[in-house]
Amino acid sequence: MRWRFHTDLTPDDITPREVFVNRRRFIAAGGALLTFAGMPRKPFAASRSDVLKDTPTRYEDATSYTNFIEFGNGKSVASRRAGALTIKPWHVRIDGLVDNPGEFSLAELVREMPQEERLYRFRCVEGWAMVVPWRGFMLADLLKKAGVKPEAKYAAFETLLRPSEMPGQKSPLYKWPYREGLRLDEAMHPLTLMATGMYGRPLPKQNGAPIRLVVPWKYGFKSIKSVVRITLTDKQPPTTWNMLAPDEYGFYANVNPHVDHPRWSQATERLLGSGLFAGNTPTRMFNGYEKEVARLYEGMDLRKYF
Ligand SMILES: Nc1nc2c(c(=O)[nH]1)N[C@H]1C(S)=C(S)[C@@H](COP(=O)(O)O)O[C@H]1N2
Ligand SMILES: [Mo]
Repeated sequence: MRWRFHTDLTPDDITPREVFVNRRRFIAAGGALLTFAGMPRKPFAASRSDVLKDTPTRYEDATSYTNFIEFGNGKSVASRRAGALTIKPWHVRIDGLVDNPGEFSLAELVREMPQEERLYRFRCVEGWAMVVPWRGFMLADLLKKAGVKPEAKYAAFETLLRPSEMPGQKSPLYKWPYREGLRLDEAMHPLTLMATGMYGRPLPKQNGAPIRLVVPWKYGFKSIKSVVRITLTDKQPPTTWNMLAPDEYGFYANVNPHVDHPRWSQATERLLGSGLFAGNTPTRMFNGYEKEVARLYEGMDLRKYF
């Protein structure tokens, strides 16, 4: 199957870091109406929060308020503890139903895969959201290089297992390593990124250095950090949050304002760092990527496959 790449991102969105920095200053000065070059200007009536949804979150916020249970629970834990993680050397193993299984060094991946900058909205299942300029490559390109066999139907991902440097991995609550999975068409979708950087810099350790998955239309827990293994399989793989609480966290985990979490509403979200004025803003179907991904789920009951 071939996907036409149609998205609201244009090459103009590939914005150098100096521009983010300037934009941040501009916003701090109250100039929140600034939008990306090449993007349609928001109608005058757009609320401040709508505008912020397309403005990069402050680097300081995106790197200090994180979820990374390998380092413990609590949003600031990883930014304090992740410095201890050894990320050189780093290899990603690709195995299972592929023609060319093997290990790729991070350096090889960065050198050989076409790197791009992508500005994506990011929505955690807990209700907070941010906007991040990632750098990375399409997972599809890596999978094509590995040669996906026709029997493969899913891609499974694993995070590094290293309890000596990741103290959260001593917790018996979870089955380590952290695992995630995508259906093959989701994995091959051009929006699905393997990120190696953000804000024009290498990925900070607390955000999943040196390489993580980013699937912008799904809840953040699908975007597995510090990936060491990708396995192509013919069966839906077990995934960390789904194994822990299957009634609360589905395998698909598509952002959906109409399907609430059993313990809270998903109708609205709160932008990181947007402060009191932005308040809660409406959640968008597929996190605003409906045009790009809705066809993947045609005919599926999204309440059942949440
Ligand atoms: N290995 C691993 N990956 C993970 C997590 C985690 O705890 N461990 N947390 C997930 C959750 S719940 C979210 S919201 C995002 C957070 O990414 P960020 O900290 O870069 O914002 O990472 C996801 N990937
Ligand atoms: Mo999350």
